[in-house]
Amino acid sequence: MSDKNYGADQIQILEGLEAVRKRPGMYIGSTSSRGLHHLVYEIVDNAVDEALAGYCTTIDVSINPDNSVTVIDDGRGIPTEINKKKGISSVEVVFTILHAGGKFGGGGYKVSGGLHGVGASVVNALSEWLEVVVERDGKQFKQRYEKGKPVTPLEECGTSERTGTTVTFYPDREIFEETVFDYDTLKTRLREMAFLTKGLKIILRDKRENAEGAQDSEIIKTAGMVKEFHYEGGIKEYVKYLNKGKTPLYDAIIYCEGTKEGVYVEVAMQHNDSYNTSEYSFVNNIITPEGGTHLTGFRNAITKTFNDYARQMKLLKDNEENLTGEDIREGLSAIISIKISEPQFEGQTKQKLGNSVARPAVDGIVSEQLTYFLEQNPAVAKKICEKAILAQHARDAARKARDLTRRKSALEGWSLPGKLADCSDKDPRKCEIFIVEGDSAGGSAKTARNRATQAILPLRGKILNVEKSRLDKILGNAEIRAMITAFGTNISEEFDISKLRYHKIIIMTDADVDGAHIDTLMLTFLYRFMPELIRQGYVYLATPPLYKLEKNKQVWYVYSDEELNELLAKVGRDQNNKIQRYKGLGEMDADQLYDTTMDPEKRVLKRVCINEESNSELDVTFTTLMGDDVEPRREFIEANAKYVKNLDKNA
Ligand code: 1YM
Repeated sequence: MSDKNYGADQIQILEGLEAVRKRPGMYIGSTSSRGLHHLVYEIVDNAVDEALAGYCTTIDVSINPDNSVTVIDDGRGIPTEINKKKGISSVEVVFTILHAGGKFGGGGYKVSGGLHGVGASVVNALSEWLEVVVERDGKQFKQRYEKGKPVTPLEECGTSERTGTTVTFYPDREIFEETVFDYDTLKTRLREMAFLTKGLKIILRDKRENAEGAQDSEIIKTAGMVKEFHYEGGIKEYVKYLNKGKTPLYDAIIYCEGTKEGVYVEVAMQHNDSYNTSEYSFVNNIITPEGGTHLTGFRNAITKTFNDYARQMKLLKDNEENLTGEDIREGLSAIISIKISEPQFEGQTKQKLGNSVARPAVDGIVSEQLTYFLEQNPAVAKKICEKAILAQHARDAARKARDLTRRKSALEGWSLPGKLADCSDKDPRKCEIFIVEGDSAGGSAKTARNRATQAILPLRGKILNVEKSRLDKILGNAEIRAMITAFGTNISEEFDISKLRYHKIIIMTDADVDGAHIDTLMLTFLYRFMPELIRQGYVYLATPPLYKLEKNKQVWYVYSDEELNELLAKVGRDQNNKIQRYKGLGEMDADQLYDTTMDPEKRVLKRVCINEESNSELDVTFTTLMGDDVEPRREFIEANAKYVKNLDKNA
């Protein structure tokens, strides 16, 4: 570049990219694996925008053998001519100027937009190298950048029949803690994007061989490691996917779509015969885990519309109370997706939509179209109302049951469950509770524990599967009531984290299939009724040892088969090695249990966490594991067996 060209603009560009490299977290959230994957989403977002503009039908994403990523679209191709204001090509503008792509081309708004819609220049700044190929006007153009800076000009390099943009980048190892892309993570997000953009085909390929991260947890038809997502029905198919493995209450997917006050609104929903609600809201293709004005508008609309209908059809009598939103949403799977220019995000994690215009827009469109749907489909309308009325009755019964427990506790002071061996310290930060499988292990744990800070709650047998039960039955279950009172937080709407009595809730089960099943039942209960406990990191799984190895009076506890092999290689596979395989917690005496699994100084705890970005996937997983259908569960277990290390081979 000649000195003449190296003007104020260029200096600004370099400063901009330098700012991104200095504080990557500000632009992509973090430099962990999560931030790494955001690089892909940022590039894909630009291609999705081109699809939304009506020019691109297919997006092809590849993880290459060298762990770079290539994204190809068949849109118009990024414009190549010189941008008059900046004196460089539009391609170079897109890849080197921060916040470019915000409102390009005038007119419409950029609707998708990754984390903050900051786009291609951020990816470029955080890549060791990035190459862009544009096919446009019968020609092919190419440019290469390193750490954000152009190292070649945009060159014409051939002819081309097609049009489109191809971007390949290699994440900068100086910036990212983790540079291995995870196939499953990309798969989840790309599937979501395809659901949210009807008609768009997104292909994901993993071209690595046996790489870490190159695994697919599903076995649904994969040709090698290629997956295609293409949903002509868009979010209607998303709702079908959410209801996979559940029994729908009716065949139709209720669908509303329209634009009001500049807000494009799309809603799809269907009830199933379960008692859970799976509601996911999106703004400009980004999930809003905390909801916001769009979700409020949706909830208002369905509550009002169903109550009006039920009254009008005399399904609700004059002397009966209105259905609550909760009653109507029982068993509902719904996607609420809106597109809005300049979305404002609020709340601690900036995941809650604040634009007040979204509420009346969603409310208006859903009220109007849902009313029409109910009039046209009286049989469906009746089914939904009847289910909601049943839920209303169950809610009354549950309230009575809860009132009863509350009254009891008011009478008996803090009546903790009889089986609980509580700790003496009252500072929740220091306290932990072990939920222990079986009375015998519970007994050992009670003997061994540190009485000041460790509480023990033994569970008899398996806890109730909350996925298959209604609230009144769940609250009637002794094991579940024991946990609720022991934790102190109450559940659902009445959940209050400030009342939590232990900052570590540790699930301690045998290292076998039954133990794994109890873990899953426990986690299902916590996820459905006290998800905040998991979100805030209070829930743990204990890891009891699988083996005890003794040699010359020395003792080792071993937690996996690999570890056992490593240890045997080290100490030698001699005759006099004594290897004991623990079949269950109950086989250890109190001291052994404390030493291996409970002692805060030595034990290994696994913290349970929720990945908010793939929450709908998790929802489907719980249904698959705990719901009615056997076939999807069998498929899931077969597909995931390879991830489970300690399955009891004798079981
Ligand atoms: C694999 C990544 O970036 N595709 C892409 C980007 C653009 C266009 C087409 C495009 C946009 C417009 C006109 C317009 C972008 N262009 C710009 C800018 N794929 C990928 N495909 N023509 C082509 O918005 O008017 C920014 S993004 F600013 F140069 F127009």
